[in-house]
Amino acid sequence: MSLFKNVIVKTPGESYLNGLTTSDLGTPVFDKLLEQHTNYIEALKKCGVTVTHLPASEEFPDSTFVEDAAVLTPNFAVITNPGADSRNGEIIEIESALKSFYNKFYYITAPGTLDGGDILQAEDRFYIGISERTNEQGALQLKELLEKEGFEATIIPLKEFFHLKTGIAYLGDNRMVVAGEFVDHPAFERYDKIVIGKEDEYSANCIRINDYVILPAGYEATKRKFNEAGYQTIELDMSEVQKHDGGLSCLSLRF
Ligand code: CIR
Repeated sequence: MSLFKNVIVKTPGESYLNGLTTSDLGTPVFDKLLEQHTNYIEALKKCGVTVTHLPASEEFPDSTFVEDAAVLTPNFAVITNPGADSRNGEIIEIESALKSFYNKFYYITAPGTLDGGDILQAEDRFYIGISERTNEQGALQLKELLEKEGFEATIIPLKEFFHLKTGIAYLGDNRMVVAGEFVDHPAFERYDKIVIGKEDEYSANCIRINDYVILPAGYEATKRKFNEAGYQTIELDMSEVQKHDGGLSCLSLRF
């Protein structure tokens, strides 16, 4: 797994409380959310990355979920076309933040839509989920440009998960964390799998950053599996993020 040097994060605004959600976990508590976001940033710093920290934007309630606005590789950035109307304008600020790091950009364009949460990279291979947010045209646009750039790309229509990365993470070392519909999915047969049980499904959205795997707090079985596989772990309370369908990966762009 290549080392990450940089991350981009964005403070949630108070409008977060009016953001999109499908969960029935209740209304987020804003102060607690801010504290969880601060702890997230501290954990990233512990992993040795430089953090670019964008201020809150009240006009975009879901904009703390920066992962959805771009897909990044070492040599180029892809600005997405987020599938939710209320989120589409988030790409403007993310593109401008990425201009400090990249000079080669691609764009997903209408009628294609694509959310970064549907994209998983494992070495030189990408998996692209088709979801409520990412449509077939968006997936095909990304596949074509990735192949042109020398990557492999596989499209995975989702059955149940919200985003592809809601149920899967790549840890490096040919090791994939899988839950739900991905446990027996033929596309992931080539990997050593860490299988997450139904009751622990939320912990499948974890992130490997350099020497650590960050996972949500409260999933002892998952933590044990990661430690037994040789990874150092950091646990973070994610309750207020989960209430709006977000997870650890959604809160940062890592590159
Ligand atoms: C949304 O519905 O767009 C946000 N409330 C959650 C986005 C989560 N992002 C992600 O999984 N990459």
